[in-house]
Amino acid sequence: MKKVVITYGTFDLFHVGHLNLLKRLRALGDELYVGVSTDEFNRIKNKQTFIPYENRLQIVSELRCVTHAFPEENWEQKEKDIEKYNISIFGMGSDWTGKFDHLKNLCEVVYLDRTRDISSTELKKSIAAFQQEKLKELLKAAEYLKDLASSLS
Ligand code: C2G
Repeated sequence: MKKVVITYGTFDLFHVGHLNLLKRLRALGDELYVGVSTDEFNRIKNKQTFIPYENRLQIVSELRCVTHAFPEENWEQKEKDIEKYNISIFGMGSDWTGKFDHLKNLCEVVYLDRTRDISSTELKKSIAAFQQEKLKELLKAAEYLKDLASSLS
């Protein structure tokens, strides 16, 4: 009987931390099922995303290590999904340690170490800092051109 692993996430601005987790979870069994948080569910999670659900679902479902990707629409669907897909292992990154132990009566529950120094939030912060830097340079250049124009008039 196939050993099926399941996990859930937003997977916004998909990065190597997400990939490492999915590959390591896949290695625990024969198939990996991934619930991708819909935009509506992210509003419930109070999580702002850049990439719309359809694109996040497409990226995750195209990964070699993913057997099936489906919408995660609420907190409560995990129990039903575990029954529906005949799941052997539920896994999440270590920032969720302990939060899903109640699922232990349905299947094995594992928490794998997060990949250090990368997160969608960090990516957003570095993009914002980069844009801030560029804006400062543009303002400086505009100032210089204004002074130049007034010195020529
Ligand atoms: N992750 C990781 N290393 C990182 C970043 C994320 O291992 N550097 C893991 C997280 O621990 C999580 C998965 O990648 O298990 C997806 O991360 P998010 O997209 O941030 O998922 P989240 O918003 O936490 O949603 O019902 C569960 C929720 O939907 C989880």
